[in-house]
Amino acid sequence: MKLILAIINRDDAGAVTQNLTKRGFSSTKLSTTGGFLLAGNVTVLVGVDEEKVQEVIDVIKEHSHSRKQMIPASTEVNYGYYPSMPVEVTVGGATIFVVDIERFERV
Ligand code: 2BA
Repeated sequence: MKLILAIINRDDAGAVTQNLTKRGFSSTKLSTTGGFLLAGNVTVLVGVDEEKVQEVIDVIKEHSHSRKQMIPASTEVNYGYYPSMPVEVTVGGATIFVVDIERFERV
């Protein structure tokens, strides 16, 4: 069994989890915050058998869109360095980690 952790934009989270549910996958949404932009995002957890991992990633890919976001000038981007003007970065689609699960039980 694998655990998929997908960090996605808040605006895409509903579409991602609804479409996972439609395909029969259970998921859990956690409210999270990116360490760089300090903006809210959503981490979706999905536990699946190994052969279903690609299907889940395809659903996440289909419903997560990349966006341009501005880094405010007040953001420290390097040790003690603040940009003098806002800087644009491209965020997402999704950042996905797939990890092995040693044991899974519902009790
Ligand atoms: P944040 O950490 O807020 O990063 C938002 C976006 O800022 C990133 O988009 C990237 O375009 C840029 N960025 C992040 N760190 C940077 C740096 N040190 N220098 C320059 N630009 C930087 P994404 O790469 O799409 O990441 C979106 C969110 O996914 C991140 O939000 C973070 O919450 C998560 N994430 C990305 N990579 C991760 C990793 N290796 N481990 C844990 N979380 C990660």
